[in-house]
Amino acid sequence: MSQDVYANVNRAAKIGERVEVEVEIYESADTVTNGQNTVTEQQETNTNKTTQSNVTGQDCHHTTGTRSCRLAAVFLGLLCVILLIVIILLWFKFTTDRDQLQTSNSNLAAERDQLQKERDGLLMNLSELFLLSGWKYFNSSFYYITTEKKSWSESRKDCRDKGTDLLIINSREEQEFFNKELGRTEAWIGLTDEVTEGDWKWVDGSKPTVKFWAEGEPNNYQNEDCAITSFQRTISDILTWADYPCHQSVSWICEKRVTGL
Ligand SMILES: [Ca+2]
Ligand SMILES: [Ca+2]
Ligand SMILES: [Ca+2]
Repeated sequence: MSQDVYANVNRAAKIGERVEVEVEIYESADTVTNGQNTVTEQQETNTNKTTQSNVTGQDCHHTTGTRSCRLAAVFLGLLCVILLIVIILLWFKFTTDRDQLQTSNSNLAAERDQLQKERDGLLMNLSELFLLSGWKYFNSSFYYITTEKKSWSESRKDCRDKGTDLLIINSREEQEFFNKELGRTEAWIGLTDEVTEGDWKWVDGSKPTVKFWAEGEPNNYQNEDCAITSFQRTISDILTWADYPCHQSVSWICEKRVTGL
């Protein structure tokens, strides 16, 4: 009897343990299941949030980009139109200015040609007047050789009264021209050393670049400060200058330089 009781008690105890184990297993399973459900729900929530967030972000991004693109296109279009207008205006101004300059240039060229014709006509008339009055022309100068005889200063005054001055010899050709024209007729030239003895200068203040002093001249013999050409006692065909006293009466030569003939 007592053994049966103990056996029943042991069996009951084992059943109790199995029940407790099953309960624990079910609880664990529920816990796991609940945990999985919780995780799943959380994942779904997160997924929904992410999806919503992505959708919202894509819409925002997509909408903003389209608006920006349209604004940029409009801006670029306006910029192109403005640049085109500026280019057209600049081209119009350039062509207008160019045409005006061409017209001005043509007018100036016509005025220049007209002035040259008038100048040539005046010079021809002037040369005719000079030649008719006994002047001679050689190498851009008119010359007047007098037959009168005066002192150097009076001779120069006569030339200046004519709007000219005493002759200045600038080249060998000019000297040779007068040697032929004058022969042995002595004549004053515009050369003097009155200011500083021995420092010969032309009437325009320049110093001689070519010199044709006769042999032994200038010698300042009797205080001679004025120069003649065609010195009678010369022994050379080209070297014919000599210094004479300025008060001596001699013929003279006036020179008028001209250009354009
Ligand atoms: Ca000259
Ligand atoms: Ca002298
Ligand atoms: Ca002399």
